[in-house]
Amino acid sequence: MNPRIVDTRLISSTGSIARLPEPTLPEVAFAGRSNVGKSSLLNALSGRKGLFKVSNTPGRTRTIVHVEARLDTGQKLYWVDLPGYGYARASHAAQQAWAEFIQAYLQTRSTLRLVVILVDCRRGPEAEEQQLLSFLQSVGVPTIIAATKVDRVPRSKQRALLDRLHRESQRPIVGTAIPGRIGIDALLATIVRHIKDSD
Ligand SMILES: Nc1nc2c(ncn2[C@@H]2O[C@H](COP(=O)(O)OP(=O)(O)OP(=O)(O)O)[C@@H](O)[C@H]2O)c(=O)[nH]1
Ligand SMILES: [Mg+2]
Repeated sequence: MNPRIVDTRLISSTGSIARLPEPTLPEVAFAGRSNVGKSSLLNALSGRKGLFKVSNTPGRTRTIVHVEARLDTGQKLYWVDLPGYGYARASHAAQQAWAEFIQAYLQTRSTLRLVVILVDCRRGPEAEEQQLLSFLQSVGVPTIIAATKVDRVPRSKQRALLDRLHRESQRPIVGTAIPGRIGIDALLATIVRHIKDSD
């Protein structure tokens, strides 16, 4: 049976490492450039439409958002929505500050078990994603890749695209789309399996 999220609760939204919630539950963080679909994917995984704010305006999520999610098995975890990077219209100083904030979180969070790196399937991993992958490898945090917005690619081309992304990133990869809920159950199952195995 596929795992299912049966309950969610917004815990905190903060721009300060000092104000993060106590590290009491296993955590899965979602990272990726602004507008790639992090908040949308978290809503789909949670089965709740407005839990995380989705916007057409890039750079919408500027804080680290923690949501407690409970699975049908009773297991609880934290979903963590990270601020998106690479927002072209933000100043260099603002981009630098965000990068430092996210890095401090990724490096110090003792309960962080997995980072899902989102990559727009049409763009593939670029310099920022490669940097993030090697940074997380150096601090010993496991990663998987969600290739988002596969609904924007003809079905006949999807398999080849995902294979290429896998070759380029050398990480497990799941293709996802909000319309049609493509890959959502598969991604949730992969995440839950990972958390169980790393217990
Ligand atoms: N076609 C399509 N559009 C999507 C998909 N997922 C998200 N979008 C759209 O992409 C835009 C950005 O989505 P968000 O979920 O807000 O992206 P985000 O990564 O959280 O963005 P920031 O908070 O700015 O970092 C919105 O207009 C979404 O409706 C998808 O699977 N397919
Ligand atoms: Mg967002």
